Amino acid sequence: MNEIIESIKKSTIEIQKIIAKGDMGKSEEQNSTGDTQLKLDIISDVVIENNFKLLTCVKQIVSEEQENIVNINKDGEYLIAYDPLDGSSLVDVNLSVGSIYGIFKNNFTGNNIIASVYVVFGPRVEMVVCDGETVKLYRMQNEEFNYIKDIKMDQKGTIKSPGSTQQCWYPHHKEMINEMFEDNYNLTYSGGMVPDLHHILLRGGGLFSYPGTSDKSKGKLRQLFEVFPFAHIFETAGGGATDGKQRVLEIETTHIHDTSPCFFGSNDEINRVITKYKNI
Ligand code: FDP
Repeated sequence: MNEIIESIKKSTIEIQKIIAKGDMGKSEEQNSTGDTQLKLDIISDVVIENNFKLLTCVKQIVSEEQENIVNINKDGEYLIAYDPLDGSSLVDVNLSVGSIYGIFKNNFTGNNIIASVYVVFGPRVEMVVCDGETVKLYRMQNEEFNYIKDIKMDQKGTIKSPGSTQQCWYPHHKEMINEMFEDNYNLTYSGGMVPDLHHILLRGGGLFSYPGTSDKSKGKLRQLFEVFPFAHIFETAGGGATDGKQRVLEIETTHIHDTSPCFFGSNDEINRVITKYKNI
């Protein structure tokens, strides 16, 4: 596992340099979910893939930017799913972006995730590592990753980050978000999953939601690359992650690019979601 974390650190240092150079041209290629890939996504993907390919402990990798699983070493122990640069279009407007990694054993399913990592590229570069027992925050300085603290969530937070648009929200979801406004939650939504969830984690609580909507009944966020790693992190930090009906990590995966509705937060807010979605 240590080898994998070291490889992620190496990729992070390389990606940070690429972002700082400021190459933001659009590429002609599209990824499997139809987004137009930006050059930064592609370059970051290549950096990460090349570094993982050096590790004998890795059996397979799969990237959000690629159609298929890549075989590395048939005798390797670990499977890694990653989103090389989530929200990469936000670099154009100088907002934070991030990389997300889920490390699995046996197969790419929620109940087989054993570790998760994400990296935020913002005013600072920070890395959060979850081994299933603790969630640790590191900060990059001079290409070193210094331990800052363990992240633990409170019972209740003060922030809400509601994904998608009101036009596409189902009535019960709209009702829940309106109730949160009435209960004095602050609205915060950058449009980047990594910084938005990082915000909630570091503030100790709140709710990030990306529900099923009238245009995307299964939500937008990808299970392997986005939803499972963050569910693992939120649960380990003492919060929770649900799709409204069940724990996110119990959702069945039928295809590597499956999406699912998801809610991440502290326990009070997750209970609020479960209550609201119970009879839907
Ligand atoms: P993006 O499309 O910019 O890559 O991964 C998808 C994602 O960003 C998340 O980072 C973000 O939380 C979400 O989409 C934002 O979607 P909406 O604009 O539909 O709310």
